[in-house]
Amino acid sequence: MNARVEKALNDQIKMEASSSQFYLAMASWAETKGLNGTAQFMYMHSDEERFHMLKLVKFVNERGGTASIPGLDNPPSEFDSLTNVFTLLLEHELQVTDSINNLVDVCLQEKDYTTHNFVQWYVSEQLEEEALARTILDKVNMIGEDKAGLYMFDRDLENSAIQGATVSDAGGNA
Ligand code: OFO
Repeated sequence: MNARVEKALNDQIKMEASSSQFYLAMASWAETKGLNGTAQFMYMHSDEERFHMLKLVKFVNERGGTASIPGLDNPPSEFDSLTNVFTLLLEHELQVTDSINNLVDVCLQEKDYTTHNFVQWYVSEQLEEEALARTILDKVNMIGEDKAGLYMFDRDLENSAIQGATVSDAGGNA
């Protein structure tokens, strides 16, 4: 495997691993605050990021490269508010998008069209993840400090997490 492509893929493995840990920290924080819907949503999101990481690990190894499993810095364990959580989520997803764009660039520069083709799955996944993060942040910003609104928001997230889990259990969601 081309060394630059391998390095960019391994950087992406680290990015996905850090997303998974970051969202796991958010899930755990939300659970301790009684925000069960947010917790479920974040636990599920953390699992998805782990899946994104594993898919890359397997691809690198199957293509003759060596996947590097990263050590990670501790994610934060405290968050100021739901607005803070979802602002950080969107900021993080924007960084992930940059990293995927870099990976696409490297594939094209090195004329590795097979990896480029593989990475397209991540390009469309990122579009969806960014859009979802923006929609949720807009909602949280609109609700502000309104307690009833936050309660409803958390319950809606719980329902969407349950629906997401059902779809994914049925094999309908990567
Ligand atoms: Fe892996 O898509 Fe978010 O980070």
